[in-house]
Amino acid sequence: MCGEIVLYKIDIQDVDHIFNALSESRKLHIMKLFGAPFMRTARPLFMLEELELEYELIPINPRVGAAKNTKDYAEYMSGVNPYGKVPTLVDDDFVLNESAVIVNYLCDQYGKGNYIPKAGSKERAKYDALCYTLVIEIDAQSLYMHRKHIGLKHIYGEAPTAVDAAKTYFEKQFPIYTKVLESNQYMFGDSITGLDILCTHTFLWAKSLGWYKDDLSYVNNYLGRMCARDSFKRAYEKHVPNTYTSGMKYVERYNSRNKL
Ligand SMILES: N[C@@H](CCC(=O)N[C@@H](CS)C(=O)NCC(=O)O)C(=O)O
Repeated sequence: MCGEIVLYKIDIQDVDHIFNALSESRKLHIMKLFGAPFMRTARPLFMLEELELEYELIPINPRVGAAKNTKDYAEYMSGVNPYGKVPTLVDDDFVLNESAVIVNYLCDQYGKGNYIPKAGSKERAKYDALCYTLVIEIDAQSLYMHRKHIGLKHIYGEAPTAVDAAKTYFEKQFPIYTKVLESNQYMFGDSITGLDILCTHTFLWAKSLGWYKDDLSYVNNYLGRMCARDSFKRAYEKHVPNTYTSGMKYVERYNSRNKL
């Protein structure tokens, strides 16, 4: 998860093979997901598994200095993600950045009419509003402030006042954002959507920082339901074991609460 400072080493040889692999997969039309699975890459990873799509995960971690010095990393920045960030999805010749946009693209293209409201509808506008609130207010303005100015303070500088303010901001926004879960199984409507995939990653991140307390039991129950999905297990168990383990705690708690 993005909040983790650990933990993932990229084999430089993997990097060296990135572009060969890319041209191979284009021939076969297998989607490529670039990124480190404990980062926001987990979002599209979970979505790809939920939709049971074929894909290849190309490990790339922009935080590993050695990887940054390779020619292929330079090519990654010039040809795949000019910001040098992850994740990026390559679907044939279509290159797409931004984890939330990738998730929604996968729903639109491969969700067979499920997982996301129809583009252009009022319902879709409401859905988009929730996605924007998540990525701007809950992620960028809150959780990422912590990541930037604590985990990555050597790059972005220390800013304790900003981090404290971000936490206070989060504590105000988060209960409002998640209130729907008091009475609903999912964040939008009666069935799972791409938004739930995004929320699972983001809420686990918040929980790992201890930013919301157990009194929001409906959020924990929600995570219990989401983490119990086979697609979550396939996406996280192998690639993000720490997050998987913490996800499983919610499943246990949810099951015992509901006597399952
Ligand atoms: N809004 C972007 C954020 C991308 C992002 O910041 N990714 C982090 C990993 S979770 C990254 O690549 N960090 C490397 C860096 O900041 O140089 C998204 O959701 O895809």
